Amino acid sequence: MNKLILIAGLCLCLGGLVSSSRLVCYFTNWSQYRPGRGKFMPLNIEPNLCTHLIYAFSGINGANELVTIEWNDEDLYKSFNGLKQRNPNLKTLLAVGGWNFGTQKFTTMVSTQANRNTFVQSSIKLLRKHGFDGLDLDWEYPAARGSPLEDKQKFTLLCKELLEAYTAEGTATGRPRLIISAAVSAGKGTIDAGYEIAEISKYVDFINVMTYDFHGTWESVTGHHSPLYNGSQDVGDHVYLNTDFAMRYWRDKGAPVEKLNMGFATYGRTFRLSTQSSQVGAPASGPASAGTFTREAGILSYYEICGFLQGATVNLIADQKVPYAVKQNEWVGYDNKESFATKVSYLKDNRFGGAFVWALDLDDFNGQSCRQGNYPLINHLRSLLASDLHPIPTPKPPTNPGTPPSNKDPTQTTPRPRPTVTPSKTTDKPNNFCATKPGGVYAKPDAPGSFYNCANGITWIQHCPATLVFRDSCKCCGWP
Ligand SMILES: *[C@@H]1O[C@H](CO)[C@@H](O)[C@H](O)[C@H]1NC(C)=O
Ligand SMILES: CC(=O)N[C@H]1CO[C@H](CO)[C@@H](O)[C@@H]1O
Repeated sequence: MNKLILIAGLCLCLGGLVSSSRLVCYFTNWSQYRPGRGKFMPLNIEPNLCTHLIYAFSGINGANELVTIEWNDEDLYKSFNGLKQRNPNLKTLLAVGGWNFGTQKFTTMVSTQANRNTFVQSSIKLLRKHGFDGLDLDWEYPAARGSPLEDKQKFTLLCKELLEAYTAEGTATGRPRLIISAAVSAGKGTIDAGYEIAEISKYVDFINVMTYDFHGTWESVTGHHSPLYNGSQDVGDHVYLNTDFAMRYWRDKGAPVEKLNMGFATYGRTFRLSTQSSQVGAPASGPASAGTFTREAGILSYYEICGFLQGATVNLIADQKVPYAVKQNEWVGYDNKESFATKVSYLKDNRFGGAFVWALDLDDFNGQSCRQGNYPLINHLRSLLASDLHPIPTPKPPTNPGTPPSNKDPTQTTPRPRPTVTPSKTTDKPNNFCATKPGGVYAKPDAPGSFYNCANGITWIQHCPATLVFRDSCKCCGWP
């Protein structure tokens, strides 16, 4: 009975999404430069859409430190992390690397214990300074693209040392430990070369398997970039180029299923057909025209695909479970609500830990192009995951029920970082409840339907949905 009540409360508190099904969404720092309605800023992010948000990307400087890249990253970080004031369960991570970043700076950074230590310590400083909850490693890829073979083991050491340092910092400051995740290759050869799967799985909290970009205009025939399964046209090594193979491979080589997140793309990859044939495997001469907003030949955002579909022919690739569309001599392989649904059934059947999306800004985030509401694909993904009722988050039992509460305030041993957010001036009496508290949510005893949300020593008062009260034991809203 109690459990049922708790479940009902949790579900309401999280707006219907069971939090142990992760929905991790990437934000990209360059989408701010898109024209017109394509321009995307952190303020375009709906704070209750995803369980985790990842900011892409930060970099590594010549001194092996984690650093910002964009001139206005610090402002963007602030509005990005400010989203947590509107969803106290939301976690934010900063990604380092990305495809264009290459491998050289990672190779130098992991090459010695001293360099790794500099990076690890600098990451704690930067993440805490800006109010991130963790780091996402986007090294594409260890032991590939110029990175030497030994980087496979060095990458494991990096993950291990990150976990050790983050654990120590969490203990010393009394804050929740910083989260560690990694975005990893879905290509068999790259996986074999780059990752000690069972080892790194011990040190990271979750693994985003990049199950997209399997095909593209680097090949001379059409192919879907994110198929669920292999298709009849796949021969030789091409039978590995699909989501199912990659997810099973990570699992079978030792990654626990609950740590694996499957990738979902809100964009398509395009080809220009060079003959009359237009099926999968048809000859192609290069990419189709670039999108008006994304302006990169070879890809189209979902909101640009909605425009492309006017007057196009849509086909489902029966064995691969994903659609493609053809208009004149242009071909795009993409995902829609139906293929997301098929992929989520697969994800649930295999009990993978969650989904991640590349990227927020490529869905029809403002609903202006597809007329299916805001974020039609990601909202659909979210509702599909939310009906997954088997993994219920179990509130942590008190670690030491018999021990009286300690008087030691962990924050007194470490200087507090300067607040990065200034509370807005209100006519209310200033409330300094959070002044000495680690970040997190706390009961507000005088108003059981409300709670304190502390971030960087700043106090925010938030309210449970009507008829619910805040429970300190599970940090959630439930029935009175
Ligand atoms: C290719 O697909 C078939 C049918 O779904 C499946 O049985 C087979 O295991 C797949 N092969 C690989 C290498 O994934
Ligand atoms: C506009 C832009 O692309 N800004 C930066 C975003 O992050 C990448 C790192 O992958 C940088 O290379 C870009 O300069």
